[in-house]
Amino acid sequence: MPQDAPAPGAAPTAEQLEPVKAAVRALLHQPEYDDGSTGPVLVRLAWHSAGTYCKETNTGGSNGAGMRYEKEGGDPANAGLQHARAFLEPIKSQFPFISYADLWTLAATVAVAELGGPSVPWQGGRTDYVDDAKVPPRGRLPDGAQGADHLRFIFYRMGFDDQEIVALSGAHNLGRCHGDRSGFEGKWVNNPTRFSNQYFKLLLKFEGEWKKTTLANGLQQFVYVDEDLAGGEGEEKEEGLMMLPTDMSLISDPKFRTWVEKYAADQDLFFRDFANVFAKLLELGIKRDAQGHVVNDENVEDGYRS
Ligand code: DDH
Repeated sequence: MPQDAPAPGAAPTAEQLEPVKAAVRALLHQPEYDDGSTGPVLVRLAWHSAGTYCKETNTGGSNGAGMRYEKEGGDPANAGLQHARAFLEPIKSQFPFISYADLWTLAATVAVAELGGPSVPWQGGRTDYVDDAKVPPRGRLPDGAQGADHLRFIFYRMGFDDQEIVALSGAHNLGRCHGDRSGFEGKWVNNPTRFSNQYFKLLLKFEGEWKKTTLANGLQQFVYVDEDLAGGEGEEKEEGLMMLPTDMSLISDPKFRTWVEKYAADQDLFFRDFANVFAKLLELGIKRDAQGHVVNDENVEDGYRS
């Protein structure tokens, strides 16, 4: 085992992680990709790796990095995340001691911080051991075409409450929808590579002006186009903004709305709550002993069994 690798069963130390984090930071800025940053899709990778968790059956979650395999990776909800995994592959080759499950979740925390967001507490030690009995069935991730009941059904299953659902949804300050991935189109905020509370502000600011549209593929979303910025004939058009039906349910449901209002008014509060809830998301289903070491149901020494 190389000197810089953690002992079996132990999480990488802060010192060992520093070069890994630096490599992730170096990877974020990609002028040719989307809006110039791989950060948003890396955040989504971590979220989808963890957001399959079910507290009743203790299945799913980020441990095991099951999305590497077709059963989970081929879930249509994960379309596009192969790009995020491919971005991280050279880092995995450079630092083989870090598990995929740790790398995916760590990369998201690096991205959030680099893009101006809060520092999310993160603990390592996840293994890439896939326990067949814990592979989640497809269909556990949210469907953007639905509403508040669906959000509660999906997120209560993971053990989150209404406030946490709203805080987590604030990740839509980052990135965009891609027609060839989810079928939805566009970005939520004008600067989708800067983490802020703008998403909550815009939900409220354009309330009443968000227009429901039906895309060519039949999906419905809400759009806002500033006519003043839309440009005349032949001019370059300012891209409009979008919201998913699930995003809009955060302002139509009174309990969710209270939190949208709080987060729109107070970015510090949003950052604090987001950091806590994102950390909680990344820990779902992970059992640790008193030293913080991850305990798998089966005792595997290096945790890698594919
Ligand atoms: Fe999301 N999300 N998300 N999302 N999400 C999409 C993109 C991104 C839903 C649907 C979509 C969270 C919650 C929800 C990010 C982070 C998070 C896309 C577009 C859809 C659709 C994908 C594509 O076409 O490429 C729905 C529905 C929910 C919900 O019901 C609450 C959460 C909790 C997070 C999080 O990180 C905590 C990010 C980042 C993106 C942008 C990805 C990119 O490539 O850019």
